[in-house]
Amino acid sequence: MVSREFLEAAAESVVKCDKDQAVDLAHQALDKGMDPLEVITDGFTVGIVRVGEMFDRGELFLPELVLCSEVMKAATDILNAAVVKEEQVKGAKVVIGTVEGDIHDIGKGIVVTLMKAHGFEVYDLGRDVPIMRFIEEAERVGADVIGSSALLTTTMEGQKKLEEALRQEGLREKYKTIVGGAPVTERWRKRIGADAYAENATDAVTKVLQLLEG
Ligand code: B12
Repeated sequence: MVSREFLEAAAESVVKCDKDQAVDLAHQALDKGMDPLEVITDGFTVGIVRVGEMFDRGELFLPELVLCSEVMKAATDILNAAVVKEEQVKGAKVVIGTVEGDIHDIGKGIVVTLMKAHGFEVYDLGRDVPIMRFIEEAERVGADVIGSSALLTTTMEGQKKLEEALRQEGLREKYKTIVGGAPVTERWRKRIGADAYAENATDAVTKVLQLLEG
């Protein structure tokens, strides 16, 4: 268990846009043998969510949001790289990306890290990914699962388009689909006909394993 003080310091380093402190805390966490995922989830992520709320309330503006997200990314890059890889899971090939028009990729990056840590073979298409790219890549690598991330209410529409495109191409039954991102819900999943929704990276791994079993 990581101490509350440490997690709070991690969160505050993002809120204060203090890159040196965030990077220092990420290194300290690793040096002291803390669980990198706990530090990301209960520390730095809490900070970036606070930043989002401040942006929402008009207490800070886009340039600050950009800077704070860079601080968040610098810290999570260090911690993501240290997440331990487990045994290869048979046949778990996942194509994942953030949908077109959307450049948010911090959360998707954490999902990718944890999936890789569980031995999944992950093909990360990055961000602002055209819908057909997901399908082309899934076909190319023989994927089992296609995962899409959307952080804007407007770009969630891309997840719906992906379902429609898979149906149009006659490929819907060939792949399992999983959706995620802050505004995405179980209700949205049902509405668009995706196979699974996951709230966070740990849940994403669990849901993919369930999809592969089912
Ligand atoms: C950081 C950030 C940015 C950064 C992104 C940097 C980057 N490289 O990602 C920057 C500054 C670039 C940015 C830009 C913008 N942003 Co912004 N941003 C955020 C912020 C503060 C945090 C997002 C984040 O990283 N969260 C932390 C991660 C860990 O959480 P997460 O992304 O939700 O991911 C977790 C789960 O959702 C899930 N998950 C995520 N992806 C997937 C995928 C799969 C397959 C699965 C299973 C699970 C899963 O697992 C993750 C790990 O637990 C949010 C606020 C918020 N609370 O979400 C606003 C927010 C998303 N942004 C917002 C806005 C409006 C914008 C801009 C339009 C601002 C502008 N005026 O230009 C632009 C959009 C640019 C674009 N076209 O995409 C709004 C969206 C409002 C809405 N209703 O649509 C928010 C909600 C802020 C707000 N409250 O107003 N943003």
